[in-house]
Amino acid sequence: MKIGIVCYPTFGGSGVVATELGKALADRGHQVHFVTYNQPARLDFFSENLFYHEVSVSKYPLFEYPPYELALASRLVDVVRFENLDILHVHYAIPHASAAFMAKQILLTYGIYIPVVTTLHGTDITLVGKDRTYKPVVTFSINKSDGVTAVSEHLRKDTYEFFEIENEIRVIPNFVDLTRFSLKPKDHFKKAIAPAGEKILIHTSNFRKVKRTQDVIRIFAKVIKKIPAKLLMVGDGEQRSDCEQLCRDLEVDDNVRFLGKQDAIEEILSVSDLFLMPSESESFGLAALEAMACKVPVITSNAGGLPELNVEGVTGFLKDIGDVDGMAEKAIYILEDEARLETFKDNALARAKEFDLSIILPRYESYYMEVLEKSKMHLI
Ligand code: GMT
Repeated sequence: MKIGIVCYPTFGGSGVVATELGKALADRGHQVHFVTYNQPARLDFFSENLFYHEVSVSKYPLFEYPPYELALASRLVDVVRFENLDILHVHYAIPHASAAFMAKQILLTYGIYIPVVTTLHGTDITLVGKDRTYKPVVTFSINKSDGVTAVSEHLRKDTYEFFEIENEIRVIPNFVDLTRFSLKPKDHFKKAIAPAGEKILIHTSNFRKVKRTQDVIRIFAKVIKKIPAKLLMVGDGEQRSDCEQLCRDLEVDDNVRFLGKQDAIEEILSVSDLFLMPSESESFGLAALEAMACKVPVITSNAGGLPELNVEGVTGFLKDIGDVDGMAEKAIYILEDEARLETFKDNALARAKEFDLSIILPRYESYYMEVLEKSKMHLI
């Protein structure tokens, strides 16, 4: 198949899923064309089946808001026509699904029907999408997609609840490539971070409000009272400086390291003992899955799709949003007993294997086939 992928080219979960999916599809022999405004973060190598088409937006002085959506739609028309694409897969509804709809209408004037699959990732529905600024467009473009997927059962339900959706939404969960995300021997690194054998807790995110990063610091401040420990904060974003200040206020700053954005996240996860994700909202929790693949158990909130990933008392624990005491108590419970910690680590990996790329990728491929088959009637 010749597949066009539209995504945000950043470190965010939806961009990571889109890029990893495209790479894996290319490995399976499909031709994959990424269409976005920057080279996607994890697309930094050459493959004969991978193509990148940049969307550039004219900076004409009249435009207070440069019209990215129009530039994207125009680029899609071009790429579909001249690369003979079979299908477009857009990740994150805003503004990708509506740009794809516009491209689809324009392509019809050339006698081309391009089926569009939209994957909903989370905040495009739960936060931004249901805001009335965007709601009518999001509803329309979901209903006009030839196929719609959501990354968890919870997100599927939310979408039906918040929008008037006539389309069937298929759940295809996030995945992890276990050949990349696995426990790596990084003992020297572990020694450098925790020279006295302290336990290592970790959080990775884009430090947006929805991640409740300050809860991470508060949980850690409670854990360290009982267990010698270090905390690694990976990523960057609006909440970072508040978190740094909170570390000073709680006098844990000597034991917390802010590492900023990191590429080789699997190496940092490999030295970690426990992952913290106290999010306010989380459609799936890809970062937690990546941690589990590296044998790291997880303490999460019970928001959104997290209960579909984290198994209570098996791979970690789930607590209500904001229940810092409960999360700290469970973190201590896992970390205080070496044998118990090992069991949780094994369980985390076993669960992550259920979301291996090799299992989830064929679900996307067969969904594309199904959508293509259905859209054949538009060609008659
Ligand atoms: O979580 C983020 O901040 C990034 C965001 C995105 O859209 O890039 O992630 C969302 O999509 C991921 C991949 O499908 C999911 O694993 C995350 O749970 C989801 N984030 C939220 O729902 C907050």
